Amino acid sequence: MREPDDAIETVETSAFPDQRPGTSGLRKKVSVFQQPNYLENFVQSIFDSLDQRKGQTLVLGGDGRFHNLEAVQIILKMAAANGFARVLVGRGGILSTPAASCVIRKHGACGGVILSASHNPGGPDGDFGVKFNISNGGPAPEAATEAIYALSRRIKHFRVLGAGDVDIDRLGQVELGCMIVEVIDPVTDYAALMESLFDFGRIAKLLSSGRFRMCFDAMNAVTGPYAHEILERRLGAPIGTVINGQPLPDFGGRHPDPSPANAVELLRLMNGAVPPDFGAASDGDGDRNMILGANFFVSPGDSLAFLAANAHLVPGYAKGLAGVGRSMPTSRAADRVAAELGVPCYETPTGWKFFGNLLDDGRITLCGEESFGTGSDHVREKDGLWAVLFWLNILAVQGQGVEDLLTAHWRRFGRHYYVRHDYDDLDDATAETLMAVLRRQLPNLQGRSFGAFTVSECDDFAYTDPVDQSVTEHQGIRVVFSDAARIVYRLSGTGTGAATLRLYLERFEPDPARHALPTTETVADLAAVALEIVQMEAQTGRTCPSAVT
Ligand code: VG1
Ligand code: CO
Repeated sequence: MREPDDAIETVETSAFPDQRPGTSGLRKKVSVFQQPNYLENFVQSIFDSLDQRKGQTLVLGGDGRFHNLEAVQIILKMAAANGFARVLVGRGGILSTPAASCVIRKHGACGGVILSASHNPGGPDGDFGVKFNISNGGPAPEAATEAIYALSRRIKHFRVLGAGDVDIDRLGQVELGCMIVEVIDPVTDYAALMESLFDFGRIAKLLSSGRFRMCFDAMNAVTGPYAHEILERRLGAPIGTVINGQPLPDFGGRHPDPSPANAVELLRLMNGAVPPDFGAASDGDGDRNMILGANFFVSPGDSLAFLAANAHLVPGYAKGLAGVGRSMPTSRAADRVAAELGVPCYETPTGWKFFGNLLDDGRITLCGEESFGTGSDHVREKDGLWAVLFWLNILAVQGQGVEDLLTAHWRRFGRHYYVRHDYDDLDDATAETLMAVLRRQLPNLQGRSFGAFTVSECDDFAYTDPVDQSVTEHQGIRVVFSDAARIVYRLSGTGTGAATLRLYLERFEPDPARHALPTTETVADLAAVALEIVQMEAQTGRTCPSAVT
């Protein structure tokens, strides 16, 4: 039913001071988002930041976490009151982050609102989040998020249509005021894109051969419906290949973070007596991936390097790579592959928004982060299931197991032992002081030795985007010990509580005879140096990390 224009309400509001987006959108506790006008203020600020919204299409969906449905209804009514012509919303309010990126690009939308706090826990006591993606399908760049933040600081009104809720469980079009709401299947466009990139025939043969078993853990998050459709229905993997495939508002009480610490059920299976050949998991919003072989963990930095080295085997990438991108703290394994391929390797700050320009400008084809994120120019987000299909395509062509292929990769390029240590729950002041003290120390660190390690370079990472020349500073402190080792210190920008200090440790080993050592052992002395440099115990009272990935 068409609502008259006078159903548009202009509601008075006052600004919240804390709506600056972090590494990936605005993330807060659910209870913060449930405050009257909190979501509305931020969404109106997003809309006000757009030059053009009249007559435009917007994409909307989320990872199905607690508060997703309420937020979808509010945003639909706000979009209708703000002049959008059409909103494409995933059925049931569901869209994975990479699928949203795909839909924005395919349907020429001016942008999309993705409701997710990604790998953060969900439920009434968990986290909620709002991300805004621009017309290229990628996360809004820093200039845009800063503009949204500035608007949120001086907001006085928001606009919303006085109307009933829209039925978003049925596919098709509904009028909402002067706007059309089109409820789309969340999987269709994405699955078609995957079919255009990978050799589905060959993967299907592998999955139905009876000689290859895999397990995909959707962690009761958004990838469930995508994985059921693509892996089981289109590729013919046996039913049951996908576990925890039902998206739940609280992710079944688990942390939807695909790391060995959180994907417990999958790890048990993959390290069991008769493990499947291939295991994978994804996160809350479907953009991360963890790759496992039988009794074998693939470090995300290695995964990026491996995909780059083998991309020529995959139809969508057979024509070669323009270049590779990795976030600064990510291991330098990809750099070696890029050098061998004779293509550039870009080093960006943490967060997918920094890859957007490089992808749009055709400078890179593949990119990734140490935090279980890999992607390419097919969308403008990292993409969990895409990475799984990429691996499956290579496995199908090579006819070897994950461990054999990766150890062969190390023999060719050398191995980058890599681990991330997180120090959670630090109070903000302690964490900021630690970083400030370290920053001040930088001029004196150069040339200093710590045991066997001598600092060859150290800096506070700053990035100049080669496409638009924008500069982003203070993106983490790098302490480099030649090619052989590196430590990076950085504060997390996705938490909703106390601060998290991330310590990234990397050690290069060229000798194949030393490629089968346990990572913990290999980086132990480097970890000790990392603590010594920042006087961790004196500054924080901590002697060991809260999480190791
Ligand atoms: C973390 C990761 C970063 C990733 C970001 C968003 O950020 O380290 O690599 O891009 O999460 O991923 P931070 O600032 O906490 O280190 V997602 O899948 O949670 O949107
Ligand atoms: Co995510």
